[in-house]
Amino acid sequence: MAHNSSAQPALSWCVVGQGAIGLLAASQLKLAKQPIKLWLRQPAAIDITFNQHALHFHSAIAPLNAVLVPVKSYSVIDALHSLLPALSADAQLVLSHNGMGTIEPALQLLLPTQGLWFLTTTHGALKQGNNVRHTGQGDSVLAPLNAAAKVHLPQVQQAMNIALGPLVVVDNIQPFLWQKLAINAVINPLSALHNCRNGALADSRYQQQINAILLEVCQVATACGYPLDFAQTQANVQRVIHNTAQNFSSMQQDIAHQRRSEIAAISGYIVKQAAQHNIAVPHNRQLLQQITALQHLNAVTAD
Ligand code: KPL
Repeated sequence: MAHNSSAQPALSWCVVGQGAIGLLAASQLKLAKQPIKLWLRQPAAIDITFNQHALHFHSAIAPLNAVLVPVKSYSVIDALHSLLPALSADAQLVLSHNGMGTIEPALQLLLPTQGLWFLTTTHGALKQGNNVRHTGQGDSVLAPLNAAAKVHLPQVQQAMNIALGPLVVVDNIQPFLWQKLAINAVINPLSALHNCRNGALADSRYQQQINAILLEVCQVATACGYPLDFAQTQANVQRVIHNTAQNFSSMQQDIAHQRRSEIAAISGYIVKQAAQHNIAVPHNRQLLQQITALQHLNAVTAD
């Protein structure tokens, strides 16, 4: 079917929540003079400082036709439930988080006319109070996840390029999500367990465990139809450890601040997929158990 993209209404973006990556994206859009609002639990105006710029954001009101959802994996479905009544029938939603397992349930919640996207990014941002800093220059991979998304490709690509570019658009996000999952399966739980910066994981005493974790991830990814080369994955992990040496991973910060972590969507996803393919993953299972136990301990201690 021929499609006239100029007949489509302009997308007016809003970002869900006040997380660091979301505020980074919102700030870049605002500095580029794009219409951008925030979707917050309590409607309120927000003032932040972004890299020395004082920025003011209004809260979004329905109907919403373009939404970036950069919330933690375990909040995606709740966030979508809260957004659903406010979405226009042709709304475009972009998910962006660590881990896997949210795409299928998200697609089931939307109308066939509402577009779903995934954006995976290596940008780093840090939020301290109302101050947001772009701590790591990165890039992003964006993919449409249904037919209703593909119709809006130029508009979504343009906005996400401003927000979290440079980016490439791909047809299938899965291979990229598996590559990112392998990185997060190593760095996130190990840095949280050892309460260290990412760079500390370059120490030779961790290499045997890192290799064992990665061997399992590569086997599971391959069984799922997304072959991951072990040597290349190992090199990717070492590159990220090196490039983010001074950073604390998101899971280290979550555990250190007694917050829920994304372990279920990272090691938990690997363990689940492994079970479906009868693959033993003792190293990933152990990390899942150790981080889950720490979370429970935190929850009990916080009571
Ligand atoms: O994605 C990350 C995270 O902290 O969640 C890495 C790549 C490990 C960077 O810290």
